[in-house]
Amino acid sequence: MIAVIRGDITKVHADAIVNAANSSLLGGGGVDGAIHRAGGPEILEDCRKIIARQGGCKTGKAVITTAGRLPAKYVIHTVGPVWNGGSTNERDRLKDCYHNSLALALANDCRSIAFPNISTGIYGYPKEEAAIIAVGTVKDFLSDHPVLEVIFVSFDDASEQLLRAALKTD
Ligand code: AR6
Repeated sequence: MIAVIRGDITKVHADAIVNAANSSLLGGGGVDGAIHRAGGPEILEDCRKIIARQGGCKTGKAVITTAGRLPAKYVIHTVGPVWNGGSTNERDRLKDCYHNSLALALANDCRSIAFPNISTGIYGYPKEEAAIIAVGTVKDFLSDHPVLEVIFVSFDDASEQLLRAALKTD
């Protein structure tokens, strides 16, 4: 099942919420800042353990931590591509973000996962193309794993409408 809602992802009661992180995993602005602020220091503690083990997270990959004080059980941190005009495999890396986050959720027995609009803020990915990729990748994954419930959480009206349109036409 796929749902589209408008709001703050830190308030969403899903088994996992996804963070649009950066490869340092040390936090930042946007949704990353909001998740660390609302979830508290336990999330960063877990991130530091991952950094010690594997040295951060590459673009398109995903890692999982506690959700600290958030209503979710886990935070899945994925690193979206920085938009460079489309010439540096941004499309494939954005697909990887969705696919790897979904696979990690499933591997951790999650039944519901909430996504923000990865890369469409500070990283500058065009919102319409990002919405089409998000919906297409999630639909493909759910056709093999229908047990998962996916919630797209948009912060702004434009992103919400683009996701709804992509869901209708895809
Ligand atoms: N809930 C849901 N969506 C949100 C929230 C929120 N609380 N806050 C922002 N958004 P961005 P990126 C939306 O910039 O483009 C960070 O510094 C926002 O409106 O958070 O992947 C990281 O550390 C936008 O639609 O992530 C990286 O350095 C979407 O979330 C870099 O930014 C993503 O915007 C990642 O940039």
